[in-house]
Amino acid sequence: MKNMKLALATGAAALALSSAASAEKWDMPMAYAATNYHSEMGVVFADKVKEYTNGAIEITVHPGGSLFKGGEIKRAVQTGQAPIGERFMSAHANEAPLLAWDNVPFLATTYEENDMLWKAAAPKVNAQLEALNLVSLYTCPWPGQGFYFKKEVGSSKDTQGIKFRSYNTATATFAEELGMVPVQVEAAELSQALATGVAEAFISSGSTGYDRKVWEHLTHYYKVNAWLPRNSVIVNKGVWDGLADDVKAGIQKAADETGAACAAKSAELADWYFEQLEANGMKVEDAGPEFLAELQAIGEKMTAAWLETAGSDGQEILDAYKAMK
Ligand code: PCA
Repeated sequence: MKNMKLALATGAAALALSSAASAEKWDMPMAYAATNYHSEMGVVFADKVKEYTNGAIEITVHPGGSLFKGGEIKRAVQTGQAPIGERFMSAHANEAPLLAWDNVPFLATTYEENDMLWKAAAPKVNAQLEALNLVSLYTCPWPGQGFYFKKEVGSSKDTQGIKFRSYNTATATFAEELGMVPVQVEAAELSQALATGVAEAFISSGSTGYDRKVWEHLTHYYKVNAWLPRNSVIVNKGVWDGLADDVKAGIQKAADETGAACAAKSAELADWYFEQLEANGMKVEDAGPEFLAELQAIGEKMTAAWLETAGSDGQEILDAYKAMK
């Protein structure tokens, strides 16, 4: 009887072990609002992964910086604290300049061009990520970037001394060139930064302005379409290398489908976000000619500066992109 009990207990334990082994659970930190399309697509991705890996991998999405804050996600995935996560990689361009491939001003200003630019950049950017112990599964663009202010702005005469929320080095440079004072703030903390006066202007898409209800603090949005930056869904390289080939293939299929769907969603929503800003009282306009000319001149300087730091790899990305156009 005793032996029988033992045998049963061992059997139950073995069963528990095998079902645990058959479904590997992954927590996936994401940085943006749960209702943002990037986060919603993260959930779509998780569902597809479960389906295409026959339940081998179960991903739980944690949006809004709830598991790791945006600024911590890359390191968490690099070190394996989280097996997978989503990050705005250009925020790490100070560590690896190639990661700013999607912040070169006025280079790729439509979804079609942005897609070509990513195809041109992907081999080098992915190699860079591997060197950081990361594997990129899919990327998804934000709509074009423009400027939020709490007053009318016609040129850099109007921007002097403004406290400007930046999200990476490129945006901080833009701010400084316009006489503004940059402060880096994650999107999740943007409303608070505006409410407390830490920032009084920023660059972003209509998407983030909508998510953060910035009409409560700001009045003007100037469309510039300076670039369409991307979020990347990244996985720890050691975790990835340890997966069976069929599991990898299932995840990659889920990633390819989700990346395409997410880009389409971004394009579909771009104007809708502007309508929402307007419906909430903001003025949404194209940047005026004087301001735009200044931004373009700054953009040229920034492109040259990026090429200096990104070296021949950066130049090869630009050449490959131009050859595609
Ligand atoms: N929203 C993100 C990044 C780019 C965008 O459109 C943000 O402002 O943080």
